[in-house]
Amino acid sequence: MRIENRSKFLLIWLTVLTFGLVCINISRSAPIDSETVEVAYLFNKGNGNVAKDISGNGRDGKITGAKHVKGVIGDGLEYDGVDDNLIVTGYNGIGGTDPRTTVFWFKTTTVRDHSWVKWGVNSPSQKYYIRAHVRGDECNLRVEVNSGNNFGTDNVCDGEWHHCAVVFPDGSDAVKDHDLYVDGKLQEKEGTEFAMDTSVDSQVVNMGAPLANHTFMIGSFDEVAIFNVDLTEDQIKTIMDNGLQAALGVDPQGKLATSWAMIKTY
Ligand SMILES: [Ca+2]
Ligand SMILES: [Ca+2]
Repeated sequence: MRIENRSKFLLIWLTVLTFGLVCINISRSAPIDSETVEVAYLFNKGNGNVAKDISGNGRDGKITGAKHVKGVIGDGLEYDGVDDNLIVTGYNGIGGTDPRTTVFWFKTTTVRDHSWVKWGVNSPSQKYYIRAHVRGDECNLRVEVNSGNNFGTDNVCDGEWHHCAVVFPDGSDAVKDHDLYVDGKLQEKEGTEFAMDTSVDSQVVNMGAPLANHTFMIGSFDEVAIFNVDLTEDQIKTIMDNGLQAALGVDPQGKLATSWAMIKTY
């Protein structure tokens, strides 16, 4: 009788403990408002030349050349650095001085000014270009407008996956107001200050193709998203640690189990 009671007691405790752990995980799994995401690609289900947008905004991307390979979570894209690109058809990005955040994972062994994400026209203040800043045999995360720029110090071209986040905070008006994060670490700001006034009139968002005198992205790319808000350091770390799908609470299959299966595999 005593043994039976102990067993029941243990079972109740295990149930409570398990429920508690599940609740903690759920509360951590969707800390970002999915309404703030403009476009997000996981690249997990290779579907020809279409990048499926999970934002709910229907902004599927057109992949030119880039191949589906193993990414940081599931599949990612591999760019050849010659002419591979992804065009976010019909979407011109975020304009003026509106807040924004762009996140992605990247891996390469090539040091060059990888063109990651760009929009806006190539005129002072009006372009918006996230690319690498080459520093000797290393390269850093960089954002620039025509006439100004802002770049960090951590090397992202060392053959390892790196999580990059470019945040333009609400109420800001110049390029050095951006906060740059590499692997969740806020970067020191270098570069030349210049006013922001991003154009959304004519240039569709590109991921891979260069602007003017620069070079195509070469390497692996995964989990890219653009938000219309300035995500916090904690939110960026949540995306980095849990993936976009879990961070946004997006569940295309309608099964919670899908989120648990999408754990980082590197
Ligand atoms: Ca992926
Ligand atoms: Ca190609």
